[in-house]
Amino acid sequence: MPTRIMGILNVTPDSFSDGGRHSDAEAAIAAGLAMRAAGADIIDVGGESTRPGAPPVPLEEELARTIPVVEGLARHGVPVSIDTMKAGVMKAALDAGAVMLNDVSALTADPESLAVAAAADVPVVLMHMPGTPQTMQALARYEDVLAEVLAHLAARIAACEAAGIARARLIADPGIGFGKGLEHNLALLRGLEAFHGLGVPFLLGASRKSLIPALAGPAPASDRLPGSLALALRGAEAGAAWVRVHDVAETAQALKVWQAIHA
Ligand code: 8Y7
Repeated sequence: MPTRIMGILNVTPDSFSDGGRHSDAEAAIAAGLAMRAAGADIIDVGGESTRPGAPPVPLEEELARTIPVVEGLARHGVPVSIDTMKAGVMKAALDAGAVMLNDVSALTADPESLAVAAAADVPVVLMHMPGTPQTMQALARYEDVLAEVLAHLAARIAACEAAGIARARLIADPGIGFGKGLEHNLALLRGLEAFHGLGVPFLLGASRKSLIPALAGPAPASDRLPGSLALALRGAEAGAAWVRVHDVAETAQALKVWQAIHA
């Protein structure tokens, strides 16, 4: 199975803002359509930053940012994933045509999200994060990070199944950079093949993350494409079902070449 591409579409005010709600949404929709044309299999729309210490976004604000974009892309026939920790955003996005849920809290942040996901019929990405975006870096302590991340995800898979979400809908994710130091991220990347043992497909999100400058020297996020491609190819090598990336055209080219060699 070829590794599929999830294109990242952040709709936070720093991303597409020219001051107007409607024009912001139109610009974000255009960016999503461009990513689709460049080879993204799905577009991941997110309206809340998960950066450590980023201010929480109220429900109404997150809905106003994301739903017009989900609706616009869905209207153009583009498959959309909604990146949110809020059940209310999940529900509205599903109603607007989203076909995947991506929750960095693995359906733990909102007590309603397990039920919303159970009532839907779409794939759900369960990412590993210790604690919350506010507490995760203080929790970046592990005896055996690979074993602990796998155990956490196995427990979340069991909880989802118990809540009525079929295992066949679940996708696991090591959560690169979420409550992890460089050595933890490296151990997870080296051990990625072990994620097959969870019995569900897995997604790798490492695009432009800070492990790249940590390994290769200072580079702002906009200058991390080479490292991001190396990480996407590591995902392909390990059999990742999905890679979540900013640079869709470049990743699609790298994956096509890699896949032709390994066909
Ligand atoms: C991931 C993610 C982010 C990831 C999944 C960033 C929303 C930080 N990272 N979702 N989200 N996996 N599933 O740098 O690794 O993109 S936000």
